[in-house]
Amino acid sequence: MKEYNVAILGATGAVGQEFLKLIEERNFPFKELRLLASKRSAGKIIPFMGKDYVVEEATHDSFNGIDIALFAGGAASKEFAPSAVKAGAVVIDNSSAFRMDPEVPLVVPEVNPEAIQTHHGIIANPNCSTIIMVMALKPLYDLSRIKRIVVSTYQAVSGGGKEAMAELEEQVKDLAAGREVTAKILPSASLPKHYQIAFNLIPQIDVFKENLYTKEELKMIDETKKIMGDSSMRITATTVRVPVYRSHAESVNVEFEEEVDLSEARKALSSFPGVILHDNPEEQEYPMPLFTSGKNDVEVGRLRKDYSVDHALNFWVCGDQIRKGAALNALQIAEYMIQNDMFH
Ligand code: 3JN
Repeated sequence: MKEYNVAILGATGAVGQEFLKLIEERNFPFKELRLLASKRSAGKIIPFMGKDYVVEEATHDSFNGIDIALFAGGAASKEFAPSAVKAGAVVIDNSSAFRMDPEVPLVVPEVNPEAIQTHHGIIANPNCSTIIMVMALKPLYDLSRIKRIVVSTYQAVSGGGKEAMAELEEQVKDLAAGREVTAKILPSASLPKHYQIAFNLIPQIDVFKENLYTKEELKMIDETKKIMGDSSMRITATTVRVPVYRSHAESVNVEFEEEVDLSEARKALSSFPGVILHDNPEEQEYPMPLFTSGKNDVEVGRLRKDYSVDHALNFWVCGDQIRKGAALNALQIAEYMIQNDMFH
């Protein structure tokens, strides 16, 4: 089998570390592996598959000879993507920098793999909440066009990175020990105010825009339309941070153009790759973030009719934010390209 030279930009973060786990787990065919990060992390040793890798500081020359550049996300994406493309690499980028660029495909391989073909060097990985939602929407959309979506998210702290995960853990320990709690990261490190996440919910993910939506909410709306190839779908979203480590959950209400039979919907979801229908109310069985964490599949449950309006369903979906919401989806894009001989 052909092997590829792979670079990971942001190798020391939560998504970067998950890339490594998945490369090993999935036997990803790599020849050379270059671990890149900011100056702050350069020099760190990362043991991986029996070898010690030294993290290098990312520079514009870091991508020479690289076939696949996996970008974990953040501000570095915008800075380094052009040099990586110039060096001949295909960039699979986790940040929002290029997602809405009409020249850049925005891809969930189970949903719109055909978009990959149109790439010019950069392929964007959608926002985690978007990926998890569209995994459940696509099999339903194939039964009947979706007119309108109302979604509320319950997002794990992993979406805020390693520091936000550490903050939740620390706050829980502090509270249990009767110590005072400090909040420095959530809802967003760059903002002036921070709130306790332990035993709390924060109805703000990312910054507010002029229309009073947060950036996270607008990402879900815009990205879903682009991935599903339907700009006339009406979507509204409320995104909330919850004290959960690494699986996002979403309550989704979907209004279809035509009547969708519940058993047809169940069949479509069950047979869709990457989705598990976990829905057995009689046995009190439904997806929960505790049990989807560390898993590759997205789980759907609580599927039922919305009797308040014609042709509508409600469901609940859970998925690991760092896996399918980020690193796994990106790696699946690379795997699809390998399988279809798309690297030159
Ligand atoms: O908070 C979450 O649960 C998801 C966070 C995503 C995120 C955080 C900072 C910057 C993104 C993203 O992937 O949309 C970005 C960004 O790239 O804009």
